[in-house]
Amino acid sequence: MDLNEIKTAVIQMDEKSTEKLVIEALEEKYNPLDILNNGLIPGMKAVGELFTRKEYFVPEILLASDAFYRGFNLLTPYLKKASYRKKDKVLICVVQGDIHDIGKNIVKVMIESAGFQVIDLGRDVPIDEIIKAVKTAKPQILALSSLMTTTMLQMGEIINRLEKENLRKNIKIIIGGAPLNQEFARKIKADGYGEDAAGAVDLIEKLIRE
Ligand code: B12
Repeated sequence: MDLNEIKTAVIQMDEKSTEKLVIEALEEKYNPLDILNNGLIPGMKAVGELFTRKEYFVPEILLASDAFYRGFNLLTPYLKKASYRKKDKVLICVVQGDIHDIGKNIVKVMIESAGFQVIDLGRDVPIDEIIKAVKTAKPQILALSSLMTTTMLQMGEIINRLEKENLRKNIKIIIGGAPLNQEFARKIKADGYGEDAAGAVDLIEKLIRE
């Protein structure tokens, strides 16, 4: 089989085919990470482009993301098994006002599969809740996600709050999501920007070594 078939099934919002094809790919001994990176994620990316071109609307996006998750859930046990050694703690969430969590969930699984402990606060998370979790869980890394130009601005506020409460020195902050970039990370004094889930893991490994 060709992993493009999985991409097409996601684009066609076909949950059953996505599930069947992912099972087939696993049986054919495709690497689970390749199935994610070369099948499911390109499918969701293409759906994003169709949405931007106004060929797809919210209902189509939701059906496509159901298909995506049907495949993704089959892969997560394999991804997590990859290399399990408990390392440092990462707190991850999508900032307040933003319910886009598909990317965050992929990043979470990749970080977990790299052996880190992950605390996931979910999506649409208020600043106070993030600060409280940093105080109680004391993570080494805070990973923030935002998919909207309106909600990304909160990331700077979160960093300011951490500074004010004297919590900034003990934590590295990484950010990600489609509208962000390195320049924005520098501007808000985050420690790094990751373009995708693999980039997130590389970034964390690098920051922890520093
Ligand atoms: C899926 C989707 C939805 C779904 C969300 C379902 C869900 N549970 O997530 C639904 C239909 C609910 C939705 C709703 C809305 N959406 Co919407 N949505 C999208 C869409 C099409 C795809 C996003 C996605 O999942 N991409 C696939 C994943 C795999 O990619 P990703 O999220 O970028 O994540 C990767 C990287 O960015 C990175 N990453 C992500 N997070 C992090 C974090 C860290 C720390 C690191 C290192 C890396 C990292 O790694 C990930 C994996 O590789 C985008 C269009 C687009 N082109 O992005 C619009 C988009 C984000 N939505 C948009 C809007 C406006 C909305 C709505 C407000 C209303 C509307 N008019 O439809 C609502 C409400 C949103 C709200 N309050 O949050 C706009 C945002 C515009 C802006 N202001 O910036 C976009 C850009 C569409 C557009 N062109 O207008 N949406």
